[in-house]
Amino acid sequence: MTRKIGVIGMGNVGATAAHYIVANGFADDLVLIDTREDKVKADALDFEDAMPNLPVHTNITVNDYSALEDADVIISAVGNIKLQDNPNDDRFAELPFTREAAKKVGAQIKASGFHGKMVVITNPVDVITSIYQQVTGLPKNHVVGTGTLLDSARMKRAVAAELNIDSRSVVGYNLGEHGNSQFTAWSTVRVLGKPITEIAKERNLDLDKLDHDAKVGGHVVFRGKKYTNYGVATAAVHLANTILSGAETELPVSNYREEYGTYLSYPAIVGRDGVQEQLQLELTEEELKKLQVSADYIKTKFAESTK
Ligand code: 2OP
Repeated sequence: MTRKIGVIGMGNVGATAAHYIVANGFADDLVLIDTREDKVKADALDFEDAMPNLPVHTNITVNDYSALEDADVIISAVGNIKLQDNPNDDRFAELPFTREAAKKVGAQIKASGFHGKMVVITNPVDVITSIYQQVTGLPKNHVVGTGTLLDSARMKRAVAAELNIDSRSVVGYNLGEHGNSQFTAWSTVRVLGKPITEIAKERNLDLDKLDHDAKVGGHVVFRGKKYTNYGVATAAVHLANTILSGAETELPVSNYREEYGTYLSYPAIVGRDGVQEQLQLELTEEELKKLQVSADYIKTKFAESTK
């Protein structure tokens, strides 16, 4: 069975994700789409120039939506660099541009007959994931956003740095909007099986400082004018591989939660059928309040944008 992935939006993030896919042979067929014809053709040629020095080969197609009909996964990395540079790293600053782009791209995806799963990076990712789902008509559980999969990774990096351990030894979740209203649900965070709240007491850790250190990642991407983002590209490809391989994995992804009436990041079991099961965490009262605030923020900002 061949593995086919589409990457739409070949800016810094999309090109990083595509390179990661080609270099690791994660797809047999890769469809690259961007409005800038010269750019995406150059990317494809560059990837093909890399292949003689890679142990794997990938068939690359450029700017052909019909080639997406039998794709397994489409990654949306459409974005607008200029709008990312805003005073408080507000992901919603891109919405006027990305809302219209998602409607156009979503309509072309629908017209292609695509019936696979979508992984959305495009910000504000919770709202854009919702727009893609509405425009394509794909089942809600077949359209997911990277959401706080990236923020949870940043939390793990900050905790690991504080405790001088490998970041993969940290489990736990950031929840809610992939943006300024997200938060670390410290009640879910464990290090080598021990609740971080116990470790914090024993070692007098400042969890608020750790929360701040975690968020630095996003600021570096925005403030540092990097505008390429290995963190989110890796998260998106990890999601695509989880779907392609069917390795049913518990991940904090942006998925539609009925009880909040919006897409937001909350752990779910992701596998070949997209979001296969939605989990229920035992959150503290304070965490539940923060999650409601974040859900309300997403819905309010979305409603404002449609006025
Ligand atoms: C990030 O948090 C840009 O939303 C992306 O890095």
